Amino acid sequence: MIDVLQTMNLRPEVQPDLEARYRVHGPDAPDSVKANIRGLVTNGHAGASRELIDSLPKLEIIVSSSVGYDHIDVEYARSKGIPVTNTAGSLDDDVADLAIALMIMTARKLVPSDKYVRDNRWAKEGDYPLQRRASGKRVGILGLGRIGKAIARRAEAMDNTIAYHSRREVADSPYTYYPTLVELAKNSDFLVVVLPSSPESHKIVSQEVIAALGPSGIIVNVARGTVVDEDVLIAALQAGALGGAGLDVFYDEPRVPEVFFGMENVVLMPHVGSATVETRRAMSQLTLDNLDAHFAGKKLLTPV
Ligand code: 8YV
Repeated sequence: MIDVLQTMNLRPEVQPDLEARYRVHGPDAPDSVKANIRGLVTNGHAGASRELIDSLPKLEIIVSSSVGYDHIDVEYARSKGIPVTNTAGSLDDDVADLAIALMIMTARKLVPSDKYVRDNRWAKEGDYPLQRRASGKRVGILGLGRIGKAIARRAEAMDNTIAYHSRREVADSPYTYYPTLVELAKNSDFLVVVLPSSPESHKIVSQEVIAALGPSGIIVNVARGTVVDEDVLIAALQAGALGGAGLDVFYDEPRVPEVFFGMENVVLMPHVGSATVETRRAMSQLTLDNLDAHFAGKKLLTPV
């Protein structure tokens, strides 16, 4: 049997299949076991550092149950001839659903509205103040990949106009392309961030971008916290220089700056973009399928 190291369990529907086909070890396996490991099963949180890769001298393949691979040292793995796979395509709809939910929840202040009822203030204090629409607006998408396109389709169905910024213009896209992010922000009511984390995208949503979005603008981030300058975001929200933010991800998650907790114009999610039983099961299955493909000498399904 082939030895694999696993940093996290796959879903219970899939984990038994992994264990039936491979000899599975946990991350604390002794060096004598690590010496024989040929496959690494990980996810977007645990990833695979250079150190971990170096501790597995016979490693042939890294499979990650995540679309993002920012916690995996892909360049280093490549330099050692170790391919990496992700779960591209299996979570687009869930993440897009959440992005739209965050747009609506933030613009309509649905979380404080819910609290208003629960606190029994409606009967005592009267109707809740009017809020802003999430349809018929200008939605700017930062990163028009598969998830970005799924968000665009949903936002279009709500009569929003769609524009985007990415490193290159996307061929055949019906949406308006802005070559700079600041221009996109200037021309958007919502800026939806769905760009992978990389050294180039680090804090790309900067002071200038947030200022361009302006006091009625809303940022939705379903990508990675590192893509947004969080200190600038907080300062802008506090100063009323930005309308609101719907955040599924944070710079140093799961640590979330406490200053957010008292803000009514933010919606805070514990990184749940892909967190449904259906999607996590599909992600687990695709992860195992990639591992199987490698050891069967077949083409990888979703190499990065
Ligand atoms: C999860 C994600 O955090 O796929 C990603 O890149 O951010 C999420 O789906 C995760 O890695 C699930 O294991």
